[in-house]
Amino acid sequence: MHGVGLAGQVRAGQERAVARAITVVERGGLEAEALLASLRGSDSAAWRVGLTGAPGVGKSSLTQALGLALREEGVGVAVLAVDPSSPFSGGALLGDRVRMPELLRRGAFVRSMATRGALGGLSAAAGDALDILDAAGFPWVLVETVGVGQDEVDVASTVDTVVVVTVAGLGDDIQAAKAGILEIADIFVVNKADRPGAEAQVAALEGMLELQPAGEWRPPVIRTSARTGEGIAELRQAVGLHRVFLEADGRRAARRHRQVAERILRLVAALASERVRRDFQAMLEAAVAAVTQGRQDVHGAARRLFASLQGVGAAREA
Ligand SMILES: Nc1nc2c(ncn2[C@@H]2O[C@H](COP(=O)(O)OP(=O)(O)OP(=O)(O)O)[C@@H](O)[C@H]2O)c(=O)[nH]1
Ligand SMILES: [Mg+2]
Repeated sequence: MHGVGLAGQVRAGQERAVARAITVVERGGLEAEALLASLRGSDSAAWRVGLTGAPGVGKSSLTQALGLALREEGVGVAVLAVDPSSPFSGGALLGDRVRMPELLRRGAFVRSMATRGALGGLSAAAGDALDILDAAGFPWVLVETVGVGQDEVDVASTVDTVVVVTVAGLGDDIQAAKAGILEIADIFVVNKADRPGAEAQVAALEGMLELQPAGEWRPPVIRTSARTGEGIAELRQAVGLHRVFLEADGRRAARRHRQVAERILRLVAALASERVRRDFQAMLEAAVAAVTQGRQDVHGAARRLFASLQGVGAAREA
């Protein structure tokens, strides 16, 4: 256990300590919990921008370009690349060095993570890593998440500004967007605009947005090319505008409030199922038997099991 010493070094912004701390939360367990406990209350100067989208659309290239634009302004930048597809963070770590070389040269902190082992899975670990980067005092944190699954939606929903990256001619992309990513987008990007079809993709996205109920914030659709640099300034500007929007009228505080509630609920759910697996296996087996033998459906079985857990809890407290 080096929780307290490490926490101090993280708060002092020492990058090696930050990297080590992220490794600790990737592993999860008591050491991670002790570290996070001693970092509590560091909240929260960082503005967190999430870039998400299907594999290969150019998230890393755009993250680097946006990061470089911010470095040009002289502000500190940390990048967290969250990769659910690669099971070993060791491999991902190696990838850091080649992933965003220019950004590294310009003094940004770049780190990737990939784990499912910790309580609450990848999105919980990513949330913890973001807390560490917050505590370390980075004013801007860019989070790249690969893919379009629930993990990505969960990770994306722990940031302040969600950028959904698409490319021309990827019909599947829009399908995937419908599966949940669309609702969480604050900014849409059509990347690889140096290739044909970008205009049609912009029009398709604009069309989809028109079908959405009009909200207070209308997500802009921005054409970019990480290759030529087209649209990067506009993306930087859009992120700034979204920040101004959220910072007004307590919207950011409300969003953070929802995010913290979500994180707590996910952890409670993880703790509850862990507990059932560990200590109430017989009850679980009985519930499974009830369903497979047709005496109960899964909903009824879950409610009954949950109710008896509450009974056990009450009996223990009494
Ligand atoms: N023509 C063109 N190619 C691009 C552009 N942006 C990225 N690429 C290329 O697209 C490929 C994938 O780019 P990445 O930035 O690695 O994409 P990604 O979305 O991070 O990929 P994963 O992390 O693997 O999902 C690379 O070969 C890039 O050079 C662009 O604007 N135009
Ligand atoms: Mg990438």
